[in-house]
Amino acid sequence: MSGKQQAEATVSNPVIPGFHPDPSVCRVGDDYYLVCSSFEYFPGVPVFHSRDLVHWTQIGNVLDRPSQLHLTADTPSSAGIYAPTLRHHDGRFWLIVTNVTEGGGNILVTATDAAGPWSDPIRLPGVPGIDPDLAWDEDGTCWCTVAGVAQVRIDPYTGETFGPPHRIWSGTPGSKAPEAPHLYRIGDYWYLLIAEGGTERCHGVSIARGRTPDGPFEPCPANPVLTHRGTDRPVQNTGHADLVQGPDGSWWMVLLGVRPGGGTPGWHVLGRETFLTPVTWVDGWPVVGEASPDLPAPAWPLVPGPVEPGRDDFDLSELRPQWISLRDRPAERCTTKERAGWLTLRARGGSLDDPDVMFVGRRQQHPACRVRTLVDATEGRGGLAVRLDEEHHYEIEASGTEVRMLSRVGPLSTVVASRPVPAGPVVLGIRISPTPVRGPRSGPDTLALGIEEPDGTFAPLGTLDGRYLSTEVAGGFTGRVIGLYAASGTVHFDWYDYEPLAP
Ligand code: 6LW
Repeated sequence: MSGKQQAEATVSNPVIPGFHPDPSVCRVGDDYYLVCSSFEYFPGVPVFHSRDLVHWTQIGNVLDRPSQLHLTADTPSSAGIYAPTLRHHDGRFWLIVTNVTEGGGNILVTATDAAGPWSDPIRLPGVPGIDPDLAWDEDGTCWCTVAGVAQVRIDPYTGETFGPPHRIWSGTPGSKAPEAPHLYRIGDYWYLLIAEGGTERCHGVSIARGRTPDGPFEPCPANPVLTHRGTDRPVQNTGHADLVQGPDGSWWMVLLGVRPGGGTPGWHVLGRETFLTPVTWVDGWPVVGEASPDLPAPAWPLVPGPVEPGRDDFDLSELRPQWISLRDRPAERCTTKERAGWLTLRARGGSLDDPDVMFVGRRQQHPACRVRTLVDATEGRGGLAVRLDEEHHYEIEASGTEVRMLSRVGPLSTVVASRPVPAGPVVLGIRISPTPVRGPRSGPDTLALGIEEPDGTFAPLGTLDGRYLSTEVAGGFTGRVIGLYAASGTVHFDWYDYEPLAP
């Protein structure tokens, strides 16, 4: 590659597409590890591995046992697990995270391998608040910093805190929600990186520095060091960042951002995604590049990791780590062991309106995609759904010799259409296509839900505007999850196939 081509080369951003917010990253030698929030889904806290900061492969989930994460129907959507921090210290990984649900609070788990197993949680009753961070100073003292921004010294082995948390910074005067703190020793300073402005369009990243880990901190005169507020950039809501060094010693930031589609005000449908952007240092302050969809390629060789197949034939005894279910996953209700090569779901709760519905899905990661499944609903009723929360979902479901398309938008539930099908397994499908923007009221995308005819053609029962399954309509912190569910009886799925399409 010539020097000019090298300079122009780009890689695609988000580096982890789909609902993967609040990224926290750490480097261990040549390897990088990254974690995200998971809210009401189980298992919680997806863990990714990379060798180049650009290609990420999910290697597990941190909270994958009920002894680590116990969510119930009392955990509302967009509650549960918020904003982990991942660090490597003293030969092991440390992860601190908040369960915002009643009785939860901040917990800390450790592992020698980021793929797991992770320990049972150490509770931190003396650490109130969300977005906990961990940093160790030269003496081995562990500093825990939370949104607000407040700080307390802790013993990470026991969860003991030393004194009450005290305020160390409030961010930029007048700016709301100083949160997502991360504290680093870089050169001669301790840097305190935060998000502020709220996680919506005003989101931004600011930084302060001090000589000691507990301050006093001097704010960067150029704050916010990153924000896309008030711009027409394609990536918006940029914030909640973490810093990391590339293999060549250059500095990078992982952060969350969204890709709004449609007209006004713009609807984002994939949730908050993980982006990467370069950082340089000038006069001891970070200068952060734009979180662009075309990221200038890093200077080091790219090392693509294994790519997770879009198709799952349910031939393994356990579901791959990408599969997330709602709140829990009882083995007797969700198993690939009952009928070889099939996923069997046994209903609990009557529909996707119910917080305890048996639903298991994967994140929608591409603006255009096609999802299909072969379902056997001779002993029950269930199918394929696109879910944002209990009040926002579209589904195509089979029961016996009937297929129905359903929608729930806020308080309104509709049977959009139904049609008879021959007895036996049927292929259900969903096609999602971005909408060309024709005016201010254009939606972000359309969702066609239907069945596949025996000759392979897709026969939609209906097509709906995707804005109703966007964060701007539904609210909350998550994004679309597309998956399989049982609404009554027992429903079997032979395969699930997710294919990205050209937009
Ligand atoms: C998280 C906060 C935030 O705790 O959103 O964008 C909250 N930032 O830091 C939930 O993801």
